[in-house]
Amino acid sequence: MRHSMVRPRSLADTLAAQRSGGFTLIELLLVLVILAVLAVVVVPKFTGRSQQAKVTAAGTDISNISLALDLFEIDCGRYPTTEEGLLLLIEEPGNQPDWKGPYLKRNHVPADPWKKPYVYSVPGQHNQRGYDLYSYGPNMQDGGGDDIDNWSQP
Ligand SMILES: [Ca+2]
Repeated sequence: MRHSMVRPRSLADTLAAQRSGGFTLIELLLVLVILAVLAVVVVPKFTGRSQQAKVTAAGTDISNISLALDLFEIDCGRYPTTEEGLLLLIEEPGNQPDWKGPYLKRNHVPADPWKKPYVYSVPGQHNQRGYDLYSYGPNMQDGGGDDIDNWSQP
């Protein structure tokens, strides 16, 4: 009688045996690679999104402050001077009996989303009949192509 051959283990059996021993090195490496790819692809996307949210918030602030400045102008017949600044929207000046402020919500002049003050000047270089109001933008410096202002078209 011939000696019966040992039946070769099927591929499924082999894989099952490997599984029962936990993750293989290859599998662990694969997981690490996937995590690394996610970190590279997804994280900057979220960062970019929060940056965009800040730019939008700065634009909203500028709209709100502009509205307050226009209300101030209606009441007082002029805009605050550059020296007086935006503080005049919340602090009653001694020489302005028609002041009906505060003109800003929560009696507070907001800083931009990068914690820098909004820049106000009157008459504006760009809005010569009104005022210039802008944020330095993400680079927190004057210029650089990322300023958010009240004279550029969005
Ligand atoms: Ca800038």
